[in-house]
This record gives sequence, structure tokens and C-alpha cells, in this order.
Amino acid sequence: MSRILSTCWLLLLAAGLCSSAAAQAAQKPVYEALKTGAAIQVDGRLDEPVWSVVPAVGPFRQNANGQSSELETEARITYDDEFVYFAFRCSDPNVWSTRGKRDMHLWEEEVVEAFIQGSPAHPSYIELEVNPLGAMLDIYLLDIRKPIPYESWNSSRLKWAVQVDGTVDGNPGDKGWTCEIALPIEDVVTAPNRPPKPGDRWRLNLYRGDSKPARAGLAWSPTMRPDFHVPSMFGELVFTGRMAK
Ligand SMILES: [Ca+2]
Ligand SMILES: [Ca+2]
Ligand SMILES: [Ca+2]
Repeated sequence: MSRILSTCWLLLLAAGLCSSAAAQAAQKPVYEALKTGAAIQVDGRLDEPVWSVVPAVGPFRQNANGQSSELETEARITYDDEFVYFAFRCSDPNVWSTRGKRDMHLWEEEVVEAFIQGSPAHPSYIELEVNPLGAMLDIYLLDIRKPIPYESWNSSRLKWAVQVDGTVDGNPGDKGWTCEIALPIEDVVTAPNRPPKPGDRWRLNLYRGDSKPARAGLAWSPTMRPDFHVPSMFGELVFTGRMAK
């Protein structure tokens, strides 16, 4: 009898796990991007009108388990025929980083990140990281964790900038920082169309790493494991073709 009961319990547990995994998969976020007709000055200041028109992508949650985070992070996306633009706003009582050069290991300190996969049919993806000192790490990965050497792939038309409300010295008393990134669409070589056509869908994830006051790894689309490199768990970026207004 107890064996039958434990078998039933295991089946119920398996069904529960399957349904929660399915629910998680079904919850992968989708962002419907609006086009900008006005130029964006990539200076880290989010004062272009388009940044108050396009919606935020949604909450950033703890990447490993999907739980909410007290660390407020906001991201918005828009695009034109040449670039996809990302805007991040990070509340942070203690902004910190020490690495000021391109392609350093920025993820070990504090960063915002965008992972872009132009097509799920092709394993390659682009990883961009920016820290509060304004350093960029741009990587082209041929497959999961198979990067071209970081310094060998530098996007030549990539633009980025940050603004910090506070000091980047690891002492408390800061408000936060903002970041703008313009990714040249020509770099996303696996995308079905360049520039994208209305209805095109790319895989995308956005992350934030924080170190002070406490270590945190946040994601727009949590991968549900301690690993950012899980394209199958990324969200989706949909190019609507509609103008932001
Ligand atoms: Ca700006
Ligand atoms: Ca911090
Ligand atoms: Ca690089």
C-alpha cells in the first residue's frame, strides 16, 4: 500500500514539476519594440522623448530562481533601420566598478548586459556588458560559451555611454546609474532581415550584476540556474514596425 502511495506521490510530484517548468517556459517575456523616428544621442542620459514613450520591458528578477529583487532595474528598447537601442536605469545605493578598459572581465563587478541571438536556428549570439565606469565588453559567441577571443571581436559601430548619480568608488550614498547602448543591426548576422521587418523576432535577455552592497544576478528572463548563457530561456524581442509616439 505504502509503495502504491509513494508511486502516486512521485507521479504527482513529477506532474507538478513538469507543469511548473511548462508554466515557467510559458512565462518567458516578450517585448514588442516600437521604432524611433528621432535620433538618439547615446550619452547615457535618458532624456530623449522616446524613452518616456516606449514601455519598460518589465521587472528584473533573480536569475537563478525567478524570485523578485529589491534592487530596482528598468530597461527600455527602441530601434531604427541601423541600430537597436537599449536604455537601462539602475537604482543603486553603492555604485562600484574598477575596470575601465574594453573587454575586461566586467561581470565580476557591476554591469548591465544584453544577450542578443538573431535566430534560434543559429547558435551564435552577441553579449554586451557595460559598467558604471563606461567600459564595454563586447563578445561574439559562436555557440554557448564559445566566444571569439574578446579583443578579436570589437563591434566597430557600437555606441554606449553611462551617467552616474553618485560616485563609482564603492562607498555608499549613491542613487544609481543609467546606460544607453546602440547595437548596430549589421552585427546581428543571423537575424532573418537587416534591418528587421515587422513581425521579426529575436531572442534577447537583459541582465544586471551588482556587487555592493550585496552580490546579485538579475535577469529580465530568468534562466532558472546560475548561468546567464542559456539562450533557450531568453525572452523575445519583436520588431513591430510601429512608430513610438
Ligand atoms: Ca540619450
Ligand atoms: Ca552596487
Ligand atoms: Ca570585444
